[in-house]
Amino acid sequence: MSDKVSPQKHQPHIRDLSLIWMRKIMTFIDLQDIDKDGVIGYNDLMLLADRFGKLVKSEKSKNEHIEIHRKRHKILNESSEGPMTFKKQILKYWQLMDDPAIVEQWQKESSGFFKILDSKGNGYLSFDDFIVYWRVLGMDTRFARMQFDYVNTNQDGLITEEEFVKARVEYFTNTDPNNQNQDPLSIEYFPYSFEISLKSCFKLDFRRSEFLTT
Ligand SMILES: [Ca+2]
Ligand SMILES: [Ca+2]
Repeated sequence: MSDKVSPQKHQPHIRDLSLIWMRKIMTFIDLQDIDKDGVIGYNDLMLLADRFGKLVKSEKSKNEHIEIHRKRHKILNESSEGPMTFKKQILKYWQLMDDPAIVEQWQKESSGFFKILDSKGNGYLSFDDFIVYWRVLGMDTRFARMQFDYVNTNQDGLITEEEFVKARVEYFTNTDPNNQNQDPLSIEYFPYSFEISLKSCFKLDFRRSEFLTT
């Protein structure tokens, strides 16, 4: 992350991207692409805003949450020419992580998610709070504990806002290729455990895998 002016980041090619990072982002896109047209679009984000909105108590927080998703849409589509595609969206995420303002926005939206999940409003997520996030996103909750334990870095049984925000932003920004050497079953390693947990959602079809070999 220290090399902010890597030319590869300015004109990236899919084959140059960190493989572990790409797997994370592909998983993420597939998960949030509710209508399964290959990209996270406006409709998907509004559907997600609606799902998360059901957890919100006040109308004000509900509107704030819709705004988070509108901003997400704006960021994903800014300065993009032609229709968005799965490949373009992956490249977009790759470029976005080099923009400190975007990373700050990811921190802000992660705080927004945290506040929605914090059912008691006490600044902590219990495991029961955390699993709601998984249910809303339709993930296989059998693996939620692995991720909870990873995010809960001080192992005190509760996730703070700081822990949650850090882990969520790390998911988008950690490109460390050494991570590929980690045991995929290791609960120490968040992206892999996340990916395993999403295996049922991660249906990489031929159309999508095609471009990865070129
Ligand atoms: Ca979609
Ligand atoms: Ca903790």
